[in-house]
Order: sequence, then C-alpha cells, then structure tokens
Amino acid sequence: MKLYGHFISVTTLQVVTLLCAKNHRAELVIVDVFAREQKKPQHLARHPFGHIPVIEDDGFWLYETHAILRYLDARLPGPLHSPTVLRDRARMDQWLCIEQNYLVPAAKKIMARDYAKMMGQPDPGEGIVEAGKRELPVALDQFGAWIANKPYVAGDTFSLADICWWAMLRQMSQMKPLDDSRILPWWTRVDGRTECRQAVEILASADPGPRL
Ligand SMILES: N[C@@H](CCC(=O)N[C@@H](CS)C(=O)NCC(=O)O)C(=O)O
Repeated sequence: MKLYGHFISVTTLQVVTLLCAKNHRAELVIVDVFAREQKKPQHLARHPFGHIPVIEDDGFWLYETHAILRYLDARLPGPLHSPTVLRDRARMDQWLCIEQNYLVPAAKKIMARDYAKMMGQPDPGEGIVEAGKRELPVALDQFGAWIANKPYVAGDTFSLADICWWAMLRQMSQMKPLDDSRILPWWTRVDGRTECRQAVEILASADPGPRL
C-alpha cells in the first residue's frame, strides 16, 4: 500500500494514525507541497483536485481523507474505529463533518497569510484572517461543550472523529484550542495513545530537516 502525502500535512497524519492503530504500515510517498507538486499533472492524475492524501492499495486508488479513513478502517484487520451503535456512528459522522466544514475552513483562513508567505503566493490580506478568527471560536465552543467529561467523541471507544479532531487541534496549536479546559483532558488522553505517538514519530522521521 502507498500513501501519497507529506510530513507537514495534518490529513496525512490522520491517515498514518489510523494505519498505526491497525498495526499496518504503508509506504509514504512524499508529494512535495513546497514545490507545489500536488498541482502538477503527475499528482493531478491521482487527485484531480490537487490535494493530499491519496492512497493506492493493490491497484485501488482513493482520495479524500474521510473516505480513505473509512475504507482503511473496514479493509484492515484490528479494532474498528467506527462505532457499531447507530447513534454513536451518526455522532462520529457529525463531528467528522464539523471538522471538515467548519473547523478546517476557519483554521485555514486564520493561517491564510502565513501559508501564502510560506508558499510564495500573493498576500490574501487581513480580512480573511479576521473572518477565520470570528468563525473558529464557534466551532471550538461547540466541540468544548460536547467533549467536556466525555472519554471520546462518539461513545466509549476511540473513533475516526477522535483521530481527526486530535490531529487538527494539534496542527492548530498556535491558535490555543487547548486553552479550553473542557477540551484539554480529552485531547491529552488521545495524544498519549500509542498510535498517535507512533504516527507523529513516523512523520517526523520523514522530515529531512530545516528548509532554506
Ligand atoms: N478535502 C481534502 C482536503 C485535503 C487537504 O486540504 N490537504 C492539504 C494538506 S493537509 C493539501 O493538499 N494542501 C495543499 C493544497 O491545498 O494545495 C481531504 O479531506 O482529503
């Protein structure tokens, strides 16, 4: 199995975490986002929208993180990371949607100027950052209210929603989501899990070091 991704990518971290939870290793093929390889024909043939991650499993190609996670969860042996109780599963799906549709867009807006600078793109201006700063607290407040005093996002077991929210909040650490005391105990519990530690290490070991 091959995973096309990047060591700085949160979505790559999400997939690697599930692979570790399943005790399965895929070959990490680096798509150099600093060189914008994700927008070049070779990668567009894998992912027509020009993003990572993408997996190739014995000739089967798949992109979109949540689709990949659901596929791998069902495809690989080991504990299931999608609840079997209908309403817990619906709750997992709800928080996966909230992550993708509200949390990630708000965080991307806040990081828009820094990201453009890092990628050598035109400055999108402060307006987008301000919009993100208005939107992010709404998503975080909803999550804080939900996760307070709960072991995991959807029922009593660790699920795909925990993986996605943990990785995303980790990536957003400079926005201080863990200052919310309702979120911190859950995040600390997830962060200490073996699969999360292993995944962070795997991506760190793929990083060749400082870029000029
Ligand atoms: N909807 C996609 C979004 C993936 C995504 O935004 N990936 C980022 C890396 S974490 C990426 O490809 N960034 C480079 C770019 O947008 O050009 C998914 O969930 O897989």
